[in-house]
Formats: sequence, structure tokens, C-alpha cells
Amino acid sequence: MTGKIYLLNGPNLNLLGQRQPELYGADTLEEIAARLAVQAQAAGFALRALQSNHEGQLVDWIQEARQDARGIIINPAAYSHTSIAILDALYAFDGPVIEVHISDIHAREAFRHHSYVSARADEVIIGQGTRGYAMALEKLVARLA
Ligand code: CA2
Repeated sequence: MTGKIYLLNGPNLNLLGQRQPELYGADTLEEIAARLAVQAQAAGFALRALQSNHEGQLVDWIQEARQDARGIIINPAAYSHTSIAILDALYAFDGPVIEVHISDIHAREAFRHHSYVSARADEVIIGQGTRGYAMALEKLVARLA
């Protein structure tokens, strides 16, 4: 097994571990990405971990992934609930896509219940806290095996 896996995180997730730990846990995004890089390497993959607060930047990275990555793990954050652009970019990507939400979006406000991205995601992990990212990587690696 070889190749690259993209870990994409959307708006405000750069604040993980700094605020709202009751909702999103105490781990920083850097800690999560470092753990996932080790887990990916053990499975024979390189991890490219990226975060942006900007929708177009996320679209650009998903387009880069078409040539550069075997699979994508994405937490689109608030763009999950609004972004057809991110959904369309993911439709242009051929590999497996796993969507992660740290919190249980179905137990929160009604506007968080629907994710546009889920229409393209091969699997969606919701409400498992930050360990949802490790679960997503496990599922992605299994699909790439
Ligand atoms: O549960 C998730 O992972 C979400 O994708 C997180 C998004 C939210 O808009 C989605 O509905 C569900 C928000 C991410 C904000 O992250 C913060 C982390 C720490 C402090 C403040 C915001």
C-alpha cells in the first residue's frame, strides 16, 4: 500500500482544544493530525493535513486531491450544511471519502441535521468525539486495501 490521504478540516476547527471542549473535546487539531499521521504511516500511507476557514480553498484542495490522493477524510464543519461547491468538488474525486463530525449533529440545532457532503461520502462518522477521525482513517484504509 502506498499513496497519500488528505485530511481536510473546515472553518473554525483550527480552534479545537481552545474553546467549547464540552462539544468538541480537548485535543488540538495539531494533536489530532499528528496522531493520524502516525496511524496512516503504520498503514503505509502519507497524510496531508489541511485546515481552512475558506470554502474556495477547501474546493481547491479537493481538486488537488484528484491527482495527489487515494482518499479523503473531511470534516467540512459549517460548510457541511451549506456547501454545494464542496459536494460538487467531491463528486469529481474518484477515491473513497469519509465525512467526520465530532459532535452529534442530529442532536443539535435543526440547521445542523442535514449535510450536503453526506450525499457523496462513502461513510459518515458522527458524534464520536475527536476519535472519530481515527475511526475514519481505519475505514478509509480498509476501503483502499
Ligand atoms: O461536529 C462537528 O465536527 C461539526 O462539523 C463542527 C462544526 C459545526 O458547524 C458542525 O455543525 C458540526 C463547527 C466547528 C467549530 O469548531 C470549534 C472548535 C472549538 C471552538 C470553537 C469552534
